[in-house]
Amino acid sequence: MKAWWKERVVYQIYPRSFYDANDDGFGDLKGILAKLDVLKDLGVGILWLSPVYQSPQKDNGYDIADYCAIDPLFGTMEDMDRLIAEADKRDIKLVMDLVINHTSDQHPWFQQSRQRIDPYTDYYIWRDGENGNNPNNWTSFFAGDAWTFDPVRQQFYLHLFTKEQPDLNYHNPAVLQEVKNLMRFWLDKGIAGFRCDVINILFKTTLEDGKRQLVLKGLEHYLSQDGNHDILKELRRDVLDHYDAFTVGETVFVTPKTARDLCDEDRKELDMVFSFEHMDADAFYIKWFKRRFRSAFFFRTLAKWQTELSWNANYFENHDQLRSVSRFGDDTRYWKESATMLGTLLLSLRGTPFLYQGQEIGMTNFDIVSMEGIQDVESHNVYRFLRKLHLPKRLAWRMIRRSSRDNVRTPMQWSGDPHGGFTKGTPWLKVNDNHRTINVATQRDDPDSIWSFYQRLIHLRNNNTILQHGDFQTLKLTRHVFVFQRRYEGQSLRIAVNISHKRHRIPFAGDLLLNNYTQPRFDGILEPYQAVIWKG
Ligand code: TEU
Repeated sequence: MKAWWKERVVYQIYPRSFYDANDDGFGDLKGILAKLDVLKDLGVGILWLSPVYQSPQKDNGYDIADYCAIDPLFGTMEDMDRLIAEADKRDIKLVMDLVINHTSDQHPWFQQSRQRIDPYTDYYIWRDGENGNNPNNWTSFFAGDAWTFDPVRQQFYLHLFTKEQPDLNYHNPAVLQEVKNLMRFWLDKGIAGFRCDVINILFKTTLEDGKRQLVLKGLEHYLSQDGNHDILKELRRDVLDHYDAFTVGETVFVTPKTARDLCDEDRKELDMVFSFEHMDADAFYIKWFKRRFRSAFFFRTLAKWQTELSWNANYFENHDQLRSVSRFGDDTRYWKESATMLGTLLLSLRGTPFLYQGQEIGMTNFDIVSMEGIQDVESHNVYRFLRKLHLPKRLAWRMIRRSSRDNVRTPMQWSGDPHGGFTKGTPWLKVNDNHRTINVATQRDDPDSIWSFYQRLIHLRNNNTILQHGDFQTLKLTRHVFVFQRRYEGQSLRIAVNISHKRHRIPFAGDLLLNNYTQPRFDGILEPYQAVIWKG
């Protein structure tokens, strides 16, 4: 099937860090509007906006207090309508974040639920504890207990994320009706689909104790349950199938098998899912103690998912992960080469490519120096947890520095001006000092920059049916080199990348369509972090 969402490149916007049009220090919808032409010029065809709904912003909008209102921090519903219309004029589709595992504790549903006001009494997961203890041993994704006692209702409620994000109760059919209504509200406004937050943990089959394990106790009772499949099928049948909409699920702990169960064409649940396995390429033993990049694992995992799924949602970065050039590349000596190599790899795999803002200029991890500079709620929760375990401050900080989501949330670097041209006010999170050299303005003027390379790369993908629809075969895979082929209707392209500081010789050659070095013909030598595409 040739769907539009297979032929376009997605660009994720983290609105609070994108561009601040009213100088209050936070990015906003008018800011996105102001930059639409730059995005069009880059060539992206779909924008995914992280949440802009009304929210107390405990988890930067992933805690929603009103699904059908825009948070004043980002602007008004009028701004949103204008953004949808202006994007449409430029043939850019807008995708919103659908966060329905939980709401904010400030949502009127929760406020009424805690007072046992019907019909909201059972909208959330409430239980008595025994002798003042939690109803079960489950733990939260953000470290610590998954239950909090509510003094108003005199019961505990479940929250798999922060305590300000109570989980909805999908044993109550009224909750799913609410979800359908809010999805229709946005689809009727003309948005093109949803990125579905933690969409495979909605349904809690039982509330029994979880297996004994260090982190995430309880997972086996709510991960990709049958009840969850039923919910997704129902949303597809009753809502999505009535629009030309697409969905990408953020699906935690998926394997190729469980991913296929969620997004195979005949299952009619999601169109594609984000898997996480390749993100483990630099998580060694306990994630934060030692960060070592295992490039062979990275390539092998990508190749495995390419082969096992008919369609992937490909990404190397998002608002929860680290910057890919710092993580999988070399953000100093081979900064430009490794950023463009990663871009080439990402956009030539089979599947829909997702870019995260700033990736197109090679933005790097943050340069924040202490806990005081960190905003991310997850980092603060984990830090508290580590300190409770008596980890010395210095070690705890080292772990946070290496894992904090703020690494990737520093404001977009538009120019070499103060605060990277992101705001004239005080930015909510410090702009990386390297904005003086790494920024959009400089790179758009330079045909040899990462931004200009991405522009050529996206242009190539937008106009090439082999890259869009071709199948995938690995031709060579070593620790440092990955060569693969894409074939479509009797034609084929070959792609080779080198993910190391060393030169490598491979038994291939051809006239180049794209190259992040300068030679027009490929003679089999891959320079450090070189990436090439040729017909063959
Ligand atoms: O993330 C879910 C998720 O998998 C995260 O807990 C992830 O493991 C962690 O952030 C890695 O550091 C989604 C959103 O993308 C995230 O921003 C939200 O905080 C979370 O759900 C709760 O809505």
